[in-house]
Amino acid sequence: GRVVVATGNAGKVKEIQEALAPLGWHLEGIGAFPMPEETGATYEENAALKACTIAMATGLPALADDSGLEVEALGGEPGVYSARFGNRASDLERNLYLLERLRDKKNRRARFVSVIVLAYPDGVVEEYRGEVPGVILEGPRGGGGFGYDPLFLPYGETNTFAEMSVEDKRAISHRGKALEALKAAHQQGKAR
Ligand code: ITT
Repeated sequence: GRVVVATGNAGKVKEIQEALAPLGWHLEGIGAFPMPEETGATYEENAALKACTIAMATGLPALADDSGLEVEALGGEPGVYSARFGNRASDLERNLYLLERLRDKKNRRARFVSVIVLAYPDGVVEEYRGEVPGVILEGPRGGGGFGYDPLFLPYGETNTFAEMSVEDKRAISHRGKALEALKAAHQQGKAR
């Protein structure tokens, strides 16, 4: 059936559409519907806020992702504030700001977290979570992906997320894992 992908982030749309293609759903964009302000303190709250708002506005099931980068040496920052880290306006500026914040830090460990919520117009919600550990490099590598991808080397890999194809990123990423759980639940009939 029809499902609205409740995000303004084109990189997420691409990853979600590719991962869920096997379900055969008609995944639509939000069109002119405005995304709500993210007032939650957790990924779960923000993902539910986005999915429920768009499900209510459109009368269709809506799927949202709330995600972030948690850097150990920064006490878990930027976390749920990853999209506005340091009040920087673009991916490039946020990447430069992250490098600056980590300049004298030996511990480069970090992880990405994604929470996917599928909300139905009657108020039922499903929630899925995925995480991937890695390190923050000293400089960017690769031109693919979005956000912090050029700086993130997943644990045990030789390529950053920005050096991988969408498929290769999906196989190991936080969002790929959360979407895989959603896909499996629906393929096995464990969700509606
Ligand atoms: P929507 O709320 O409209 O979905 P957004 O970009 O504002 O889009 P979030 O509030 O969830 O999304 O912010 C997540 C931020 O975390 C995102 O903007 C990136 O900076 C970063 N991020 C999340 N997943 C990422 C990934 O797979 N690769 C690189 N950066 C990622």
